[in-house]
Amino acid sequence: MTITAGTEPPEAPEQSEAERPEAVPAELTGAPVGRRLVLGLLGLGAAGVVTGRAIQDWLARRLSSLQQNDPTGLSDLLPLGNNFRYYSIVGSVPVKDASNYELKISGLVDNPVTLTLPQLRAMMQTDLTLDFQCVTGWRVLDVPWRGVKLADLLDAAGVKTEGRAVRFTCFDDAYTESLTLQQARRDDVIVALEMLGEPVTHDHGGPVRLYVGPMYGYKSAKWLSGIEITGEVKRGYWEGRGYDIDAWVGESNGRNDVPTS
Ligand SMILES: Nc1nc2c(c(=O)[nH]1)N[C@H]1C(S)=C(S)[C@@H](COP(=O)(O)O)O[C@H]1N2
Ligand SMILES: [Mo]
Repeated sequence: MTITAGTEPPEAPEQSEAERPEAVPAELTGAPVGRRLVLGLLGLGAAGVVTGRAIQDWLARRLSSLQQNDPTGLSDLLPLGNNFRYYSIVGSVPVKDASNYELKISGLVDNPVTLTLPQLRAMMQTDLTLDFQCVTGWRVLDVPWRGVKLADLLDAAGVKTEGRAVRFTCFDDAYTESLTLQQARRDDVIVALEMLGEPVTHDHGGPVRLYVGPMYGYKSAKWLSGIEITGEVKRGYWEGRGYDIDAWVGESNGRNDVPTS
């Protein structure tokens, strides 16, 4: 793996020979954090072999310290080969597919519902070709997106009159996002089943991620598992850490990017 981002790999953990764990946990050696990168992060080189609890604890500490320097995290180190960068606030995310994926719609709705991937695929699909812009400055132009309009899902569940906002949760069990109901009903906000002309890959948040066309990338929650209608906007993960709740490209977070739509 070539590291193309401008970030220096972090230095090795400060650990004595005796404390140094013995092998890399299996989930850390698979995608997206490749074995060589993990070893590189550990400063051990390809010959080094390490694993165990201590490594996980160290990586967790390392990730949170990286996130303080660069709010969107470690993943700046990991190009995905299509100009997107891989972002995750956790080290590993379960892999889900048509056999076990579920999207739960709950909260202030008349008909709480849990949808499977085949059910989502059977709904009317909307195609968009729009840019993806991360608030840290990178942008991918003219990305093809395909999926179910969030508005259609909200209508299917029947939002109660006291519903004002939508809260999104993810099966990484960590990330959250939010939109006002009005934002959520826009035509360029979809629950995406495809991006870049193929089913959303695991690294991009598959099998199902949110895509919020007019807003910075942090709104586009990956590994989407829950859509909850709430009475007020609740801050998402990064919004609790300083990002604007309204993430309009070019009009928020002090940036002057050209809006994409
Ligand atoms: N669950 C989850 N969704 C997430 C993130 C994350 O860390 N976890 N990062 C966000 C940010 S800041 C960006 S820019 C995009 C990155 O999408 P990509 O990893 O497909 O490039 O995902 C967004 N959605
Ligand atoms: Mo981002």
